Amino acid sequence: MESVTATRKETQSQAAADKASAGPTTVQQETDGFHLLIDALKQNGIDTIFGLPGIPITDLTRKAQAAGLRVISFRHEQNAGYAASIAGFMTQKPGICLTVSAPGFLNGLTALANATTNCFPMILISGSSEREIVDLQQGDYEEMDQLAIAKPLAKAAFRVLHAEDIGIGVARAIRAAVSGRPGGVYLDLPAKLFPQAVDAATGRNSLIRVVDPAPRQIPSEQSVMRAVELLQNAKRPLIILGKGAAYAQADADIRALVEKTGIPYLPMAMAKGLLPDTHDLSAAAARSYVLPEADVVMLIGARLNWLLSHGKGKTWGGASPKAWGGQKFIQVDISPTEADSNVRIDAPVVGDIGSCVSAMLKAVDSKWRKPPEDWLTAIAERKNKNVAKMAETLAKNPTPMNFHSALAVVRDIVKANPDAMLVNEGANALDFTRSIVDMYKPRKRLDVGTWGVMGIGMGFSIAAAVVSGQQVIAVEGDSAFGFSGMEVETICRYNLPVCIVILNNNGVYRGDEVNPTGGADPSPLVFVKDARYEKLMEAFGGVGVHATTPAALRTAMEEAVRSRRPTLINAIIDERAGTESGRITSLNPTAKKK
Ligand SMILES: Cc1ncc(C[n+]2csc(CCOP(=O)(O)OP(=O)(O)O)c2C)c(N)n1
Ligand SMILES: [Mg+2]
Repeated sequence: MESVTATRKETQSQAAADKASAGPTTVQQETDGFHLLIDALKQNGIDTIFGLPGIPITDLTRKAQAAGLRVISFRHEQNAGYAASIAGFMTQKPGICLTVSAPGFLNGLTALANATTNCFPMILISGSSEREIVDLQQGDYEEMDQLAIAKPLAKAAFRVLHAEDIGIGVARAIRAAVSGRPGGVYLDLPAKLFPQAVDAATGRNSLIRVVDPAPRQIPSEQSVMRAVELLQNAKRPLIILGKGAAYAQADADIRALVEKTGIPYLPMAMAKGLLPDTHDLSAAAARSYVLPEADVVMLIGARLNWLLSHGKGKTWGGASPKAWGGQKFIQVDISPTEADSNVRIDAPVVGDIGSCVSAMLKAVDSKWRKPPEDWLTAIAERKNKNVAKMAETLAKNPTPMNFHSALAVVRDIVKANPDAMLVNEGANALDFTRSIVDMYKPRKRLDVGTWGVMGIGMGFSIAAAVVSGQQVIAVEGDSAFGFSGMEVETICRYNLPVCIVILNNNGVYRGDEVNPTGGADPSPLVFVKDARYEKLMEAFGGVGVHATTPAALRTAMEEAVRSRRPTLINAIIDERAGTESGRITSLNPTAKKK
């Protein structure tokens, strides 16, 4: 406290001196913590805050709006946090989530941890209670040592105690969020910081416009040559594009690298559309063939985590779950410690994806030989067979609808509206959408990411609409939707062009489970039958549709896209249609004894 008082006195006497020297007509100009924070954000190109007001940040939300920032106010901080994180992914600028202390902070923390796991740049700014009382545990209003709690879940965490340090605090948070491998950063701002008065000129001088917040990291020439040579000598090369590749915004070079080398590629879920899913070189429809068969695999911004079966085991042609296949790996990643995390990486290329891909593109010269024809033909054969099989399934028109007949409609609508943003969560609702709905442009598909987390739906949808201005189509499992459903009010309040399609099968995975005891309680996996989710949207003035046929779903989606009105379509799916955990049933522990 003392130092704050001392600083304030100094500032005041300095201001008084300034005033005296400037003559009697000058009015003393002061600023405060509120305005310094707002100015610091604005100076760094941040134009939107996702948050939820309350003590001690209520006035901050008002003042931010008055100062021209867009303030999107949510019904629950977790959704604001997810919104901020995906805004970061879309823009390469840290998304800002603003919350109150303790419970509001904790509500935002899940999103911060998820952002760090997914390498989304985000800053969670939370107001906090009085330090002296928190540290002596004397029971302040919403008392909690938030900085300590955020630290292990964030890429970095900072606290600012003096208004003069706000500029530094914001600059450090921005650099930490976007440089190197991006992630979630926590910024702790105690209540007393906001009203602290500072001489306006001193305050202005304390702000930092961060220069080159995410500096390029150029890969070594040797690492690039090593990788290109390995690729050139491969008999069955494969490229895997991850969401890091999508984040990099190096779309033209990535496409050129794939096309120039002629190497088949697999997009991870959020890399779909980096090249159109209909591209000749997409091996997505032959995934289970190419992974074990490939001899050299180049990962671009994709990690060998569980989503790629850790690069080993059956998926990769290994004899047992821990056994490696015969592949050699090239890994293009910004983090040097990513290599060798799961299997041996024969050629790590460390740098930012844009610089790495452009260096590789230069190294692939006119003497480049395309992959052997037999590899390409073998993939094409599998692909064509699987595509034909899928077309047959999609053409069926069962009553009630199943995931396929509903998603055949979504697929058409997305094809006709390739600029639309697609948000997707659920289990079956996620897996089927990912494989059925083609994407045509980069960073249009936003989903559950590395953790497979439920609850991102409405937060991602709101951010996608706010940031891009495009139509948003959210394909949601009925369980998944429940995690953030109340934000339908937010969607209506800001009149956002969001069309939610709930693939409603009455439950988690499916809706036909029963209580084995025969008791009155329902199974833990099912919901109220025939729930009318569309009425939730109507409650706030949006459009609600109950769709039991593909034709009804199509009409409703077309109308939603045409009108850009908030719309919720309750698409009724056969409650027996799903499978346990969608495609990851094998991760469920099962009892040895039945
Ligand atoms: C935060 C969180 N809680 C729980 C889960 C476990 N989980 C995975 S998918 C899912 C819901 C699946 O049901 P639904 O969204 O209706 O999709 P469906 O398979 O029925 O299409 C749940 C609860 C999770 N992934 N994340
Ligand atoms: Mg369901």
